[in-house]
Amino acid sequence: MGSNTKPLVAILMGSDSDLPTMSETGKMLDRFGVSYTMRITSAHRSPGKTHELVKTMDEQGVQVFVVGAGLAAHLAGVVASLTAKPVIGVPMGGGSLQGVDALYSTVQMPGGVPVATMAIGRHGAKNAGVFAAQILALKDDELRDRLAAFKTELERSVEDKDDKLTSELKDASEAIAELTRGGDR
Ligand code: C2R
Repeated sequence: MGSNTKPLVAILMGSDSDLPTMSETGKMLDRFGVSYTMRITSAHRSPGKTHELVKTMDEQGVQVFVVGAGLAAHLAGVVASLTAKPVIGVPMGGGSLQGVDALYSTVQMPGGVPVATMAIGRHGAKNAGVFAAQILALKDDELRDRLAAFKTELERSVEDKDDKLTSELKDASEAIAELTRGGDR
């Protein structure tokens, strides 16, 4: 999705070890037909490249930055310091503190430099994709319709699960009743 079309979303991550999680953001954006690009850069390990990359992407028309990082996760905050576009942070799970370190590093931004922080790990990465699409949908009616259809799909999937459970419980209780009747005979 990233290469042919001008990317509206930039997915940045601190290391290739974040890729399995951050690819969930990409899958979600694919689903909504939103163009994106993905890059690895680190505020800690490659500060110059991070600065240049964010400035260039900003100038080239990226509208939303989604940033995943783990441990002492400063990348999203640094990206937010370099652009006036919205920055969505995804704290990676794992590490000695199971992602709580990354969560706090990402969410506890000082006033004036917000990072919209998602849940730790895969759920956060998925939600970052949805949230980025929601921001872009403010000016894109077709995208808003796709998001509305996604909501309906979510609702339907819960109903399907509930129907399945209800029918399994009904079958089980009928089987028990049948066995009990057998015992009475
Ligand atoms: P390695 O797997 O490369 O050792 O990286 C990465 O996001 C990754 O989750 C371990 C973790 O370090 C994180 N990292 C940051 C930053 N750069 C890399 N938090 C940063 O600039 O904030």
